[in-house]
Amino acid sequence: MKCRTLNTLPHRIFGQISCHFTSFVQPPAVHISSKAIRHNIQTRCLSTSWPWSSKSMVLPKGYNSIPAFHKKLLESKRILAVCGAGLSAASGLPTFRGAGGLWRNHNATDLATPDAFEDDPGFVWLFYAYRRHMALTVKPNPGHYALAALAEKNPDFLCLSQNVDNLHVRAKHPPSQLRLLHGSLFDIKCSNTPKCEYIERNNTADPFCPALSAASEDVEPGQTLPLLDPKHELAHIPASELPKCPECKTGIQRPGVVWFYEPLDKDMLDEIEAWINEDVVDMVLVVGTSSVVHPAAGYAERTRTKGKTSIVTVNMELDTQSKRKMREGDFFFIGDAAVLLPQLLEPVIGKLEV
Ligand code: BJW
Repeated sequence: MKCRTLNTLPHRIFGQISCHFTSFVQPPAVHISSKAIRHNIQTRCLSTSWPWSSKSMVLPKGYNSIPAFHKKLLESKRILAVCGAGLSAASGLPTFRGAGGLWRNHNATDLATPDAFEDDPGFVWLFYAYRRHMALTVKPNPGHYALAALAEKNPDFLCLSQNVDNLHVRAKHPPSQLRLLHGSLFDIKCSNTPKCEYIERNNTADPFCPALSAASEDVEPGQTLPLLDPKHELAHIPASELPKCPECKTGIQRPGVVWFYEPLDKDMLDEIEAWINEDVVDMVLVVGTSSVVHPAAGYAERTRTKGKTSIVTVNMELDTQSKRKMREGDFFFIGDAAVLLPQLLEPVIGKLEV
């Protein structure tokens, strides 16, 4: 019997993927009481010894105070969020960087380039076909639902997400308040971009095509998926076995995501710019991102309006660069976004029921 159901997913994630894509190893969302969360935040912050030797590394007073954050949230009208892979970690999807981040011994970021696709489109397609399969198998987590609920309550909230997994959409985040900076795994473009502008939206075929069927296989719990085992040799998939663009008939179809050195959608960037410049942004939520990839990484600092904007980071770790950038009125909450966001946003969205 093949394992495909959600209740067997942790086996798939912990049993097979962990050694090859180790940042997949995130615990599924667990229900913890508010008291436990508060205790967790406080103890984690107090018990960590920060290198506070230089003055610039002193964290602002109350940087992890939930009551102070709630006060600021209730006073905030225009709110921007910038999200990254850490938001989907509790759903069971991998992050890009940090411990691991490997797919069959390849850095995930090395596969996310036009050059990699040009060199071996079949191999890069397998990586994306597998991620499509995973994204279809998992569910949005309370972090996605909390952001969607904030959007429902506050028409002046805009969410920018670097994630391509479609989980914001599946959590019913209103599309007018969501910008997918790096595209979607479920959009299909032509590799002759920008010459050919073919795009097919919301293609959820799994497998995407017969040549990629290995990426849509499931195995018994405890078994290793051959595709993920670098010792298991993969048959080369020639470009001729990948679907051609139905429009220009010369390019091959490719995932509709934004790879390194590719431009982001210009209209989308212009809209974001216009939104930022329209008025003061009271709060920027930076959720589950390492903030190293531009332009996404630059939005929080660029949005700051003198003394008025609070930058609020939700991340599993407080790194040196984030510490340096923090100013009075900013917040940093250490922990799982799927657990923290519902609690942080509760004064506006109420108790989240998912
Ligand atoms: C948790 C958690 C939990 C874990 N809860 N938290 C300006 C300066 C320097 C360079 C550039 C620049 N402008 C442009 C560039 C070049 C380049 C760039 O930024 N390079 C940098 C690496 C230096 N940018 C581009 O090329 C962009 N294009 C562009 O700007 O075009 C114009 C141009 C081109 C060239 C020169 C100049 C201008 C395009 C960038 C496209 C990025 N594409 C990818 C792949 C998308 C498709 C796919 O998914 O495969 O996007 S790369 C990859 O990184 C992916 C991600 O969206 C992106 C960001 O990663 P993210 O989401 O932050 O993930 P991680 O893993 O890094 O971090 C996870 C975080 O979560 C960690 O902090 C954890 O601690 C945390 N966490 N569990 C809360 N449970």
